[in-house]
Amino acid sequence: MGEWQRPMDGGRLAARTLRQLGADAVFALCGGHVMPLYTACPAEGIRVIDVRHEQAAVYAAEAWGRVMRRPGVAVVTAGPGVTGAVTGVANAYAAASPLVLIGGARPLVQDGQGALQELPQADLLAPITKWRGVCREPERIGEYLMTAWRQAWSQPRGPVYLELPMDVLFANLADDVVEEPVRGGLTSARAFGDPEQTMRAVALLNEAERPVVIAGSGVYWDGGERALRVAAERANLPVFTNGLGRGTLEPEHPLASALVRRTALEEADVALVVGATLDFRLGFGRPPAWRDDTKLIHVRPDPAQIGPKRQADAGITGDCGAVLGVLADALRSTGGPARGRWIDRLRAAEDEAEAVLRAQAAASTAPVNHYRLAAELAEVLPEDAYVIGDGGDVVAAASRLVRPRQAGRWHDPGPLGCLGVGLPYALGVATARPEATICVVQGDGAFGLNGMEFETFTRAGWPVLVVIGNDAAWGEIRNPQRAMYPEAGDVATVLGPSR
Ligand SMILES: Cc1ncc(C[n+]2csc(CCOP(=O)(O)OP(=O)(O)O)c2C)c(N)n1
Ligand SMILES: [Mg+2]
Repeated sequence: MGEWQRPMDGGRLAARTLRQLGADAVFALCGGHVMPLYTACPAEGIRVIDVRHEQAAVYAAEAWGRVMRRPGVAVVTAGPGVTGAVTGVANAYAAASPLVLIGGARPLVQDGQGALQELPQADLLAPITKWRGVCREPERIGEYLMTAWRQAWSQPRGPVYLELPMDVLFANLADDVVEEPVRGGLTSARAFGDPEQTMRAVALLNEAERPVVIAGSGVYWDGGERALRVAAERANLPVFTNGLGRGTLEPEHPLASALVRRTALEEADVALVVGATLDFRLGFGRPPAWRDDTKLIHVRPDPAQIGPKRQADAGITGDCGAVLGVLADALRSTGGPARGRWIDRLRAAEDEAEAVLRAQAAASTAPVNHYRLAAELAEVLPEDAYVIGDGGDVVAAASRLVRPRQAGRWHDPGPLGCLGVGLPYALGVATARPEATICVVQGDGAFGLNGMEFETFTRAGWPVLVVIGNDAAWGEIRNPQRAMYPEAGDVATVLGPSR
């Protein structure tokens, strides 16, 4: 076969721009509306990972972005392609993951005439994207993609939607338009926070007798892991992590706590919450989870996210890595004898909770209980494995016993709690890190949502390890249902037993 004469069209310009922006892979499900784009990708050095549902394309793109620390890209066709992507976009929005969704659309010239797969797509995505755009001129595709990418990556991060209508993607372009590199670029400038607020935070932490640090995904996204470690070690601050922040300190680090966050928050006099929101995971920052008089230091990229549910005593708008670096330099070391007692107290509580967990994991019931499964899995997984939690009870158990040793190694959907992320997330991680061990810990219910992506793995010839907690049920719902409605039977919560 001779050299394919690649057309100079909108699709080619889009692919070339994506490569320049830093996407060496996109996740897609084909369709006529977007054919010029994904067809052009391989020749521009972009792998096209084609999946079996648009939801999976978006989850996979999100996971690729998490691993690469840049926006992931999904390409879906018009109409049902975009609607199929909606749950994935919603999940990325709730998790504040940077993501560029590119949607095809009917040709602009057919607007409003009843074209195939026509829908008000940008409107549909409005509440769950931080930016939306429709490119109407083929020559400006590069500029629009650059804007989309910048919007997804800039703080606060999140998903964006760019629509490339069919006639824009199929339009012929002059060679020099396609070949011109994108102008502009991303800045590496970081926000260091208001010095006055920062000095207030330093004073609060220096005086604290019972401080606690809660570090969330923002610390990982901002590359703040090292600064967090230095700050914590310097000032003797106990650290709890959630989301992508899990693993920032290795589990056996003397300042790393995992199981007794509730105790810590109930008793802390100063809490530094960095890269995390005061959502349900942190008791909304209110009693009874928090004392009324606990001082809050909140570090977020956007002032609107500071103090909505609890007045912050120091609110720092900035990049987690930059702000933690300043705190690490400014904090007084050790923190005095009271702090030593506090750390001992937390350690003792942690050991007690750990003993209860271990006893559950040691129970030799048949079938194997979720805790034993999780403990044995933690034993055999390599230290640098990527672990993806997708399910109910089985994941709750795994998240307590499978403890990552680096940030960004534990992946769950985040606050939207979407079941079905398992295989698609694994696909995204495998695309970014082909050499990595990836383990999906999954419920038998969750497996069903995107289980078809096994075919994608098989077709790609990639290995994937999936461990299923097989309780023949939507266990996390069935179990409370039984307690709340003891006479009702298991309505809609039982699955067929399978082996
Ligand atoms: C997409 C989606 N649908 C429904 C739910 C509600 N939900 C939360 S946990 C759960 C049960 C999960 O069952 P399974 O995956 O088998 O895990 P198990 O609890 O049995 O270990 C359900 C249905 C959800 N979180 N996400
Ligand atoms: Mg189950």
